[in-house]
Amino acid sequence: MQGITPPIATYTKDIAKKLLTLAIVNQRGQVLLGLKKRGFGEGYYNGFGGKVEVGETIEGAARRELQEEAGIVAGSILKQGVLTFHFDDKPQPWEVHVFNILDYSGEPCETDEMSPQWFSHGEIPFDKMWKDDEIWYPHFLAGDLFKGEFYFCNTHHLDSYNFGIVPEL
Ligand code: 8OG
Repeated sequence: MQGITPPIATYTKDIAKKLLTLAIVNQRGQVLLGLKKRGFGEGYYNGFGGKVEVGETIEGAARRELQEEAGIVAGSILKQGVLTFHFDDKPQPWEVHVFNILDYSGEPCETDEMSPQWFSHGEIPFDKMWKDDEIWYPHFLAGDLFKGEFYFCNTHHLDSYNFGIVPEL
């Protein structure tokens, strides 16, 4: 028999993605993370970032968000990853561009959104972070370029994923 309509996918795929940034300062064997004080991911440790605004470049957004959320100004930065998150309870996939902040000026300070804290590479608090993080952080710390697709149900439960190192982004 032909022409059977496939079931409606649980996860949306074919609509415009929401673009976001994530900046992780990685220096002297430590990463700077912030405890998110409000909004999406509240109570999790994460890098600093948010939505790319209209008229902004992705890198420009990464720099702006780092300054707004951690109070520091990025110097040289390197894009290392693109992660796409599919949710069964959100209308759009989220495409997060992950940057390694190689140097910065200023002193990290607490802001309305984040409370910053340094963690050595061996003590990253994965039990208080998004579930995908333990998959890609080792590659981030090793300096790899990577791409991943992650499928979350009920926002926080990681159902499945595809992840790999890539030669270029
Ligand atoms: O503007 P807002 O703070 O809501 O942006 C969400 C931030 O969280 C943004 O920096 C992207 C980042 N982010 C996700 N999902 C995940 C994830 O699964 N892991 C990590 N580490 N960060 C994520 O949106």
